[in-house]
Amino acid sequence: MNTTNRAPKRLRIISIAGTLLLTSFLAACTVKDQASLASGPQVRMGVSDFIDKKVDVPVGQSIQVVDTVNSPHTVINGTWDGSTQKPGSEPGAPKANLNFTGEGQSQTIGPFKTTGDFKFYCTIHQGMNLDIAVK
Ligand SMILES: [Cu+2]
Repeated sequence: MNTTNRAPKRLRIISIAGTLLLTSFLAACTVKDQASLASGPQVRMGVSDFIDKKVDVPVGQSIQVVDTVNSPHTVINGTWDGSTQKPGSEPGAPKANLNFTGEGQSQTIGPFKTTGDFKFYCTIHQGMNLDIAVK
């Protein structure tokens, strides 16, 4: 009688302990993801150009693109080659199609999941190129 009572109790304790372990493990993962997202580098834009034109990004992180003045920008994958727009994205590049209308606006590109060089540009301002080096 004693043995039949003890066995289910032990099982219950083991399953509770397992649930607690799993819960704390998942909580730790969630916190880590939020931390890496929040700490992504910032890319500032001025009146008609990027203020930060070449930015290094650790693999797995995103960038925060910030409009620092009251100027519109449309940022997509590709580059200006002289006065010609060359849209297009490198293999593994996160897609960007960001529209900014004024000061203080901030949007995210990423996460950058592979190392390499990735180019973005503003379709409104000729020569407004951004080079992202993911390391
Ligand atoms: Cu622009």
